[in-house]
Amino acid sequence: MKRILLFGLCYFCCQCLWSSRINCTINEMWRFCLTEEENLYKKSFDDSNWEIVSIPHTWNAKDAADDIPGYFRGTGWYRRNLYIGSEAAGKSVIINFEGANQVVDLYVNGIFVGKHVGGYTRFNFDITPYIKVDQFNLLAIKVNNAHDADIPPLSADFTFFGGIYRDISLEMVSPIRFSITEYASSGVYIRTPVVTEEEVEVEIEAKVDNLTLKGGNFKLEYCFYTPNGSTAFKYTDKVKLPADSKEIRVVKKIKIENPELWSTEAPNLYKVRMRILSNSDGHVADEVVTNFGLRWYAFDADKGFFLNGKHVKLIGTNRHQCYDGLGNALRDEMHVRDVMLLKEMGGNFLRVSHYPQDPLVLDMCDKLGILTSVEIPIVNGISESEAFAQNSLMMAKEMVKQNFNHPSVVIWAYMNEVMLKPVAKSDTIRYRQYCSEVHRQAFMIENLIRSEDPHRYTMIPFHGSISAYTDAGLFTVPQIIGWNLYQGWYGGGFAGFDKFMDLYHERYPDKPTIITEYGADVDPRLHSFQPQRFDYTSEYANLFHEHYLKSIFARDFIAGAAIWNLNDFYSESRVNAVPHVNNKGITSLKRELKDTYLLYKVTLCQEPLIEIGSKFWWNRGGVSDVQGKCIQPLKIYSNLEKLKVKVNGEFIGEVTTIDKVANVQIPFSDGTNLIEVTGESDGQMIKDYYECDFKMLPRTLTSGQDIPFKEMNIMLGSKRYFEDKIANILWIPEQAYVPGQWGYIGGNAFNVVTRHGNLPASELNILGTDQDPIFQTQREGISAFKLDVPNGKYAIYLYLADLSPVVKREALAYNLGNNVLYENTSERVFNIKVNGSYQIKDLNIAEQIAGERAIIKKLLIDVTENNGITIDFEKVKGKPILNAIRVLKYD
Ligand code: GCB
Ligand code: CA
Repeated sequence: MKRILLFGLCYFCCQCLWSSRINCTINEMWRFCLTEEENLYKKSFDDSNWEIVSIPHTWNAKDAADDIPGYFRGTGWYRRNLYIGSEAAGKSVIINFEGANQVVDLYVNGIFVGKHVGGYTRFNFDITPYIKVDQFNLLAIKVNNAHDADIPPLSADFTFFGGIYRDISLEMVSPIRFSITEYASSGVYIRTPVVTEEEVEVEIEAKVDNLTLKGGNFKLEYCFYTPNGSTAFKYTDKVKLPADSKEIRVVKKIKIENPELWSTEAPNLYKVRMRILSNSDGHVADEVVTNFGLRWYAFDADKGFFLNGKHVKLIGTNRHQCYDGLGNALRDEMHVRDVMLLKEMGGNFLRVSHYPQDPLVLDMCDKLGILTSVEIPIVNGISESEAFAQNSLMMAKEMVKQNFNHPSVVIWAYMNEVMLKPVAKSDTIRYRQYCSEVHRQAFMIENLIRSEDPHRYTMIPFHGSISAYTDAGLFTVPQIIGWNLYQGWYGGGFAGFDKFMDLYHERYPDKPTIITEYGADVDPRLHSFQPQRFDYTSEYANLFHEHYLKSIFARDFIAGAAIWNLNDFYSESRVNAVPHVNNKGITSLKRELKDTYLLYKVTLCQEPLIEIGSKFWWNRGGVSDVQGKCIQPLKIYSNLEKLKVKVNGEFIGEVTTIDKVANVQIPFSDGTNLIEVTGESDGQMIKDYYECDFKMLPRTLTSGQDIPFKEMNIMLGSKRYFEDKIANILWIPEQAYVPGQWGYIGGNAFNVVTRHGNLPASELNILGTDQDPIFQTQREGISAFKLDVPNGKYAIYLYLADLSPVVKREALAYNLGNNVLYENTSERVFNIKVNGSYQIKDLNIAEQIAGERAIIKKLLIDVTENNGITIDFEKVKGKPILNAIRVLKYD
């Protein structure tokens, strides 16, 4: 009995040193408080009235999306009394953070453990000396997301959501182990210096710790598994691990013959299981399993990208890590879904912008065969401080070490558009200093990355100015130049893109290049049959992407392109059709597909596809013609050549696609319409449907029409349609008054003047509404609005917002000179009369309500004398305005 017990005890002790890792999230039950108070790490502090939150968590999900400018940037505390059980006995206990924005101070049981700077890379702390096993241990974490001139990013077109927004876990590991705390990497670095079809050289570098007080001889076992899971080969080496030693370097070189290469079509993943074994009895101290892929690749300045010797055009997207209502605090599944969306679209490239993301993103890219570029978050500019440089270098090191083994990663990038906001452009000496500091810091990062990982490429993404980056001497630093180009969006026309890239290639014929960004904003509620730059309609973005896609494919020297962006994303200071959001996603914040996604899908996917455009436009509408129909254009995307179109069961014709696009004219009827498009591919019938509720408006409002007047919603000064998906109504563009019909009399469409030309809609955040586009256009100086409606009871809703407020605002860098130049605005006072009688007198919006705020005035009117509705706008001072009008007939 005694002997058995003794054996049991002994075995139990061995178990601690000799057993596999435990890694478990500790996301739940954190007490949380936003407070600038210090010393909240103390055990005696009572946090019981703090809110309880779960991680992933951000404190800015609401305030970065509300109407109050700015969002909280300061300190938040997280506290948890965590029970650490006997499973930790004899082991090292590591706390892992997948990401927290942006400075973390960790305290355990009232004692300071360490600090981490940087909001986007992983980090961990060995808390073994601070904890007690079989007891509750107090973890207190101070997180700060305040602006810090020494920490990138300084400014950027995305929201810097604060908090512990990615998983947090405890890992228990033997003190004899693969190094776990070397920049929070896995301690295993796999290189493939030589890869051919026949043979691959694999070099595995491991870092090993022995934190016990006893040194000794150990075995290092390598067990390789081929992509189908079968064990291929096993090696065992001897290693000597002195007592209390860290990060001892061990290297193993092997050859793999007839490799199953990793590619976009066949993302074959090998595995290596590595173990540290006791030399005497073979007990396993630690074990890690690492995936890796075998591939070779090259960027050519003329011919583009080659993977395993085959030309591959890299086409894909960028991605931001946020989601509707959640900020950046996403569940794992949501990161996975985003990568799947890219794959389903046929994309083979992801620029992980502008910062390293959740570890699952690259895991998925490895698995799905998506090539990636990963970058550190230096955006728009640098600080000329050594601390800034050192933090950047630290981030670069973390990025490379943490993501070293992903076969999907082919590029390390840094310094996005770093010359966008240079200091003192007008002061030549200061400007030169800045340029040379940018160059110095770039050079340091470049050198660090190349020495850490000589086998991958480096890249700096530039904005569209060759001269700015020449000034900073950056063309010679990275191996690839990324171009973020927006010709036809921020200014100029689409052809400007072609011209720019051809000029670049002529000037730098030896420098490989990728279009790291291009895109146009879309608020999917907006449509237009006369699309314009900055109108936020699907139709304009469709034209933009159709052009860019063609130009990119036509130029082999463009190795690849990444759409800006996979998804709409939060950018607090932005004011467009959807304030606080950048709408350049080809999917929405909720990942609803936009038309542009479908265009790429039919272009990139091999299987035969038909995708009808504007598929998500349910509340459609327009004015009836004499036949009682309304003819409107419809786009069809397809990789088939011939398509047959049926409308409500009736065949209307065959169309041919050009560059994957067919334009058809559809005669819509009142009510539900079903469009059916069919095509044939190798005897297989391919189909797509589009269903919408067409709200037919009568041609003449007065008499004899077959469609009675029910309601009408008109946006003044606008060529756009706006779909209110909540109330299921449609807003249509204005027209000048036509007798028997409706329309405005007098005035001009409000013009938004910028250095790059006029914009069709205001760039103001209209307060008190989420239907900003209805208010963002107007007619200024309007004298009347008339509708020749039949007799009856009507509600008239007048939509007003002053788009020329007197307050001037700061220029936003991302607008690239597109900031609105407000003219001297004058006081505006006017009267509103309906059918001759005053309804509102001396309306002075600025004084009585305030500019930029949504005003809806509902008036009830009886039309009895067959004289329709006439709304007069009478000037008292300045120009009267009307933004939109809704007229509803009650009976
Ligand atoms: C850029 C930036 C990106 C912005 C984008 C835009 O060039 O790199 O961060 O979000 O333009 O939409 O303006
Ligand atoms: Ca806010």
